[in-house]
Amino acid sequence: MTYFIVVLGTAGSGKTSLSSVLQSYLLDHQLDSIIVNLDPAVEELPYEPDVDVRDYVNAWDLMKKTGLGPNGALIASIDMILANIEDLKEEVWSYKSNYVIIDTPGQMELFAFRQTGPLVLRALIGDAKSAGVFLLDSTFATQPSNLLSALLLAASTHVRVRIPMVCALSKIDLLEPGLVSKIMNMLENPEDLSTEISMEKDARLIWGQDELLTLLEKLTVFTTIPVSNVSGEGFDDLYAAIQRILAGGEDYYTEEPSPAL
Ligand SMILES: Nc1nc2c(ncn2[C@@H]2O[C@H](COP(=O)(O)OP(=O)(O)OP(=O)(O)O)[C@@H](O)[C@H]2O)c(=O)[nH]1
Ligand SMILES: [Mg+2]
Repeated sequence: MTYFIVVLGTAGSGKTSLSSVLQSYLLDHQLDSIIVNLDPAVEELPYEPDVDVRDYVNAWDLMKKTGLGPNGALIASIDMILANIEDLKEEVWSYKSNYVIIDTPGQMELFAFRQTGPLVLRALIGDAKSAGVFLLDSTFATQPSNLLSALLLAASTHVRVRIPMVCALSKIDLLEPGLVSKIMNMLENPEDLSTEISMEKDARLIWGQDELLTLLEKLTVFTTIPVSNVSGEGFDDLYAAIQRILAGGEDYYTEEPSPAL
């Protein structure tokens, strides 16, 4: 059985780092996994990609050859990935790995919010089970209205890629433990989050207080797991949340051995 884990999030939120730590975590638990680098513009990676989209298309070369700017080159690159999708898919599936971690491009709006990015994902995943991990950068999430906009982004990403998702609150090693608890509390209690937002300066939004609360109740449906890609904290919980999605309900773990869990 092959399961796909698609790592998504805004630029610099920690996708590449999380992909790397998650693969080490899976391998440490004797769970066979590969990483696919889907970012045609990345220069250095902290992991050795098993499948690297830069073997098919390189955004920097494209910039030099075509004179396109960085965004244009990334858009063209993703379109070129789609043109090479059969080969890429064959390479990914040839590993017959239990888990395929997909590290997506940094400029998320050019990937998730255009037509081709979700098509690339859909073609790669086929009928396999998949889970998305959407990163919320905790250094950004300390301000309540930032947390609201991050949740809106998570929801709109879900609308684009249409796979069940869990959120990972990344970089918690950079925050005081009290702040991490505060963010988690706001995520678990939409009422507290809406109160905090309304207490901010320039708090006026297009929604009234009741509407905001209704919106927040809808947006906080995703399970959020606090993690650090530096210390490895939170990965037991993240893995469990991913498994809950992949197992599709009651069964917590799949049939793969997980001795330490
Ligand atoms: N302290 C700390 N730094 C982190 C963590 N995760 C990522 N970083 C740092 O944040 C920066 C961005 O991390 P990446 O993993 O490259 O993030 P990304 O989302 O893949 O970035 P792009 O693909 O460029 O959008 C790097 O300097 C990482 O070292 C974390 O959990 N804790
Ligand atoms: Mg990256």
